[in-house]
Amino acid sequence: TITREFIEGLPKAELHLHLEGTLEPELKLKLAQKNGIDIGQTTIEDVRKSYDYDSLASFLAVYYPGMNVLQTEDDFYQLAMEYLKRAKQNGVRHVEMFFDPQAHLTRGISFETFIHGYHRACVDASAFNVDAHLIMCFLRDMSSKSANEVLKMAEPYRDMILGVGLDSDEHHNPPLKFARPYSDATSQGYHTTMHADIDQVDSIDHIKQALEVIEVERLDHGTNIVENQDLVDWVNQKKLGLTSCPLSNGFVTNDMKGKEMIELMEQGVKVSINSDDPAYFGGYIADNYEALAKNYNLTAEQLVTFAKNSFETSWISDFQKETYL
Ligand code: ES4
Ligand code: ZN
Repeated sequence: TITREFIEGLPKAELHLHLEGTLEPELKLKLAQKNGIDIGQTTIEDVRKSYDYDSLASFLAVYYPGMNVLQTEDDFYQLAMEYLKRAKQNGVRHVEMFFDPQAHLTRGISFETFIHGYHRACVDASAFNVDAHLIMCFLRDMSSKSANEVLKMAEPYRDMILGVGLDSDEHHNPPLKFARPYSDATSQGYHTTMHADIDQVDSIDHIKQALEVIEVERLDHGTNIVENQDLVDWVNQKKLGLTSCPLSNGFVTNDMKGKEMIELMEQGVKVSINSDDPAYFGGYIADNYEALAKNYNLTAEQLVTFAKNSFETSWISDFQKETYL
């Protein structure tokens, strides 16, 4: 039987983690009080109770307003540092963390403020042997032009950012809408990934656009390619990673999607286990491994494969990968 010690001891890479989704009720309240911001709650218990949703839309409606408490470079540093320490306890050796520039720029926070805070945390995490990197996400419910403006603003910080991603509300916001910023980002040497959600009416179409036109290097979620053998073959041929998030899936769709993950793994697809928004969906990466293992009776060997997949589909150099595998 699989123990917590086994899961925590398994070296893991985390590839699908939103930094803004690591805002625990304790830190949210502390920063709200420090910065004099009214979040509508005054006790940790009440903040915890506000973390209540049953769909992506109801989640995002709690998620974005909550970011208001992040004001100074130190606030962003603290948020990232608290996550990185938890990741260390969970056995994470390497992490590629999403952040949402537009969610901060639109409320008057400068690019410099959050990038410096987040980057400083990445640098300091090396002191406890966590190799931390940043992926900048465009908000897909904003315009393609806005995404290009973000790309422009990021130019002075190019070496602090490993890749670009796409998140937020996917409905009516297909990958092709972002062809231009993705092509520009690729020219600038960024790695590329994007969310291709499991809960979309058009999801197979969206996944086709992401793979065949945008040519992303990874897919975030995307486990419903299992319905389409051509897509499974494509992902296998190109050795693309799929970053799956069991507890988040459970919240958004009432299904951890373990069946799909196992089926894909058995067909050779490099699926990994990740935490998405751990402060909001009930657990960090080890909790995600544990929940999946319990609910689907996974073997140690299957868990090792998921963990290996996470390093193999990470964007660290091949040389560095060998030290983990
Ligand atoms: C997200 Cl669960 C989810 N879906 C889409 N965008 C997101 N950003 C943070 N969490
Ligand atoms: Zn996500």
